[in-house]
Amino acid sequence: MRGFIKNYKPFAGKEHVNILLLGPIGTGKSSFFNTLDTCLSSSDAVKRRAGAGSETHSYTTMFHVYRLESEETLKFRICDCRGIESARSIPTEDVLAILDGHIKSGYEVRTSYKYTFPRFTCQDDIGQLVLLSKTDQCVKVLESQIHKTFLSTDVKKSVESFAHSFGLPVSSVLPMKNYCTEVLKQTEVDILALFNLKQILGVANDSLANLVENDDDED
Ligand SMILES: Nc1nc2c(ncn2[C@@H]2O[C@H](COP(=O)(O)OP(=O)(O)OP(=O)(O)O)[C@@H](O)[C@H]2O)c(=O)[nH]1
Ligand SMILES: [Mg+2]
Repeated sequence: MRGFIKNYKPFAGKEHVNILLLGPIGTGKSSFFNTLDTCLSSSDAVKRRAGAGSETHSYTTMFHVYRLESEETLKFRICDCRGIESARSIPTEDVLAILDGHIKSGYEVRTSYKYTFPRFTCQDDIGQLVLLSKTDQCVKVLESQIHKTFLSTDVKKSVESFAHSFGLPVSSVLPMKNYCTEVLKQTEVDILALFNLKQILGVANDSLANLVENDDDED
């Protein structure tokens, strides 16, 4: 999977794709970036470039675009946002500007409106996936055996329930466990993170293919 990710090329010769992490406060967006950064690095230590906070207080206040390095810069960027408070969302025009690469690190992303997560993406043909983080907190056996993620009936039920509430197919909900208290890499955490990143990059390329097709149809 590392090979796939390192060799990943965005569809239609695009330079890179932007992956935007959106979601409520404290759900693990910054930790997800740190987990990817860790599993793609050659060091054994867990990386913490993005500050991660608590579950109740907003930690990330500034928008940040992260590039990941392997032997060379990888062909995707992770865009980390401030968390969304209940009943609020990030304006659709900001989301679209971020995905188009027009918003740079340091921007203070506004939050307003009611939470309308799935809607803008359906309209604009932008792929979306749900990362179901903290599976280790919700399912006892996963505290110490994260490799059992896909064997757990509790995980399966949660995936089905989230898919239903977001109006997405079950395959779009990805169980995840981020690095949090660990100081050293663990193979099974890395495998789950790489697997999820592979799904994300696949969806990004599907979306690019649709966008290119739509552009061609308009010409
Ligand atoms: N056990 C466990 N804890 C996690 C996981 N992901 C994140 N955490 C913890 O949850 C807390 C919040 O994580 P963050 O990564 O700061 O969450 P965030 O979504 O970036 O939060 P905001 O920036 O405030 O919106 C931290 O204490 C993390 O260590 C996970 O998969 N498992
Ligand atoms: Mg954060």
